[in-house]
Amino acid sequence: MIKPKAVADGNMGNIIAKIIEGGFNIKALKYTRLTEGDAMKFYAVHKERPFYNDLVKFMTSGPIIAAVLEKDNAVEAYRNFIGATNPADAEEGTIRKLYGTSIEANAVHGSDSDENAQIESNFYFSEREMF
Ligand code: 3AN
Repeated sequence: MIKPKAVADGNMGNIIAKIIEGGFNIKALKYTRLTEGDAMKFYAVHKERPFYNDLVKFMTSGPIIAAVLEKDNAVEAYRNFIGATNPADAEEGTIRKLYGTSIEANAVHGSDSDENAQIESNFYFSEREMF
């Protein structure tokens, strides 16, 4: 996902271009938004964390881009590519370093396992929207 702040800042084109340059194949792509219920469900693993309510509020504050990406070892490759959760700690040249503005508004989300990537893909896309 490209998060609301990065979309609002006009960085979605730059981020998608970088993802393609990074060798990720785009299997599905959508400009959409999360309802409060969607965001609560999506981030349910964090519901006990102090930042959960703010995160839900932030993620519903504007449109997002959802995408399914393909690459060998995609989950790990993409997580390395986007950088650390906190943009301040992310390596130079990573998406979060370039376009993230805070630990919450860190430009993009990435799935943390193949299993969650499958769940999150199905959350946004029907079978005929994935190529
Ligand atoms: P990642 O997205 O790098 O896997 P997670 O799963 O620990 O990081 O966190 C999920 C999302 O919650 C992050 N993308 C970030 O926006 C937000 N988040 C994580 N830690 C904090 C924090 N300490 N304060 C505010 N938001 C946070």
